[in-house]
Amino acid sequence: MTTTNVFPENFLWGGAVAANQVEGAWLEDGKLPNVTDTLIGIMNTKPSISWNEEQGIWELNLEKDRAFLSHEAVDFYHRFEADIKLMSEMGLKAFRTSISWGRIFPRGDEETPNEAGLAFYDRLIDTLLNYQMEPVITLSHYETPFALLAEYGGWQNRQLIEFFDRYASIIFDRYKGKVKYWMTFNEINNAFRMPYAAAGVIKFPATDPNEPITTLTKKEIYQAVHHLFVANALATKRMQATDPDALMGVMCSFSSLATYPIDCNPANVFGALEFKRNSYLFSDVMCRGHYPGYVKRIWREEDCAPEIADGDLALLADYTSDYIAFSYYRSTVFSVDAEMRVDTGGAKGFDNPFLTEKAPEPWNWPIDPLGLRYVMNELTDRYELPLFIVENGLGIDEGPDENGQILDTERARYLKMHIEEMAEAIQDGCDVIGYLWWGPIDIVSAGTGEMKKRYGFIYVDRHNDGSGSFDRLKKASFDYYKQIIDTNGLDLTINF
Ligand code: BGP
Repeated sequence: MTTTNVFPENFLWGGAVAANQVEGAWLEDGKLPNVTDTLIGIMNTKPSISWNEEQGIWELNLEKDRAFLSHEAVDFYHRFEADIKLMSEMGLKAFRTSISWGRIFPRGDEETPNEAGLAFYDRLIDTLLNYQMEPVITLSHYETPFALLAEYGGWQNRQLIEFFDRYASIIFDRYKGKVKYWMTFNEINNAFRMPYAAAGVIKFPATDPNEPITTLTKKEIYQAVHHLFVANALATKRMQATDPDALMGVMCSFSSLATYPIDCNPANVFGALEFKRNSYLFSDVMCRGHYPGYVKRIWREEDCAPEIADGDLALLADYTSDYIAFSYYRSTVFSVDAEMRVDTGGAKGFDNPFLTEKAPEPWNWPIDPLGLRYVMNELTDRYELPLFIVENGLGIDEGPDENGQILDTERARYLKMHIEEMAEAIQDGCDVIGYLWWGPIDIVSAGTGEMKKRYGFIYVDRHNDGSGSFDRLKKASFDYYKQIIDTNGLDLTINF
């Protein structure tokens, strides 16, 4: 099947990963642990840390019997040249990853950066440019240095604004003229769903070591979120001053914008609107430059307004996003009668009966390509900013068949259906910078910390028990994505 060629000549077809899910080398060349290093999956586990009453700080406390796969991940830190060469064989025009803050400022509060960390990203970014790939860089993909939580409480502490400003300034200076597309905080709108990972905030001091460590008040999280907003605006200011050609994007998890009311009951329709506003708050502040009225009502009625320092609101107003980067995987259903699942998995117990295709077991995310078109149109209507799909993909538990091949037709179909709807959205008038497949190479799942949830066009021989050769193997979808890129989205025919 072919689409009318609606993609602009310079459309950025690419792939996306995150340092903590791909690099490994978690303590190499001076790096110290970040938040993700204390977790096996950001969704379903408590961090492996404990409270040190005597020193009044949190400490790493990794259980010996648990496999922290992200500590080695797929060893991209040592294999990135060969991996990027493979990506270039597909014809990727752009490659997104994060710079691990803890490689540059291991504790996060140092005055001077760790040169070995910078040297790694020099090599990585130069390799991407050598293969004519646009680097698309996230400054923190859930990767706040652990010491900033352990000794400062994380982003509820205003000092982190200064630490992040120091980090961002070093990075913009180092890579000006090389990196055009930046984002600060990955899926910042997950701050309330996953405060420890997405907002880098922790109960501090721990009032009761037995209490779940992320039991934070709404006020504590709004305070952390406000500091993240200010840090993002400052970083945007720094970036503009350093490289006028660079662009800063807000980055949100926007599967949650494809939230459908379960029926035409006005309570469910308005409830879905309110649920979506949990995400819209972040893009509203970062794209429009001010706090919307609906959040001020929540602050009034629940007494959870953040402390806002003089000058903060002016910063937010003056330094807004140049584009909207977002992840889209699935849609979700809202009902006032149901608890909403944490992972934007919709209303517990209420699936969408009109979506017959689902991701494979055990994840079962509903497959809803039209939901992508819906989200793109809503974002364009609301902000009229360029859009950048920086995560879309399908995780499958798969491996080589008896012929040593991986015929991942399901993945090709998911890709085809979402490109078709993206083409529709472009014809609807959406301005789209590019499309980055999440996980062009198998990496460690963020949500579950597993290897078996494989997104890649390239298979990596590594398994949940930590075993494997780390060898790479092209899946059938590798040539399929190459065909799509070679024809600029025109030929979507699946031949396997
Ligand atoms: C997003 C994260 C990515 C990625 C993706 C897929 O929320 O930004 O890090 O992991 O989810 O999720 P998972 O890996 O859990 O399948």
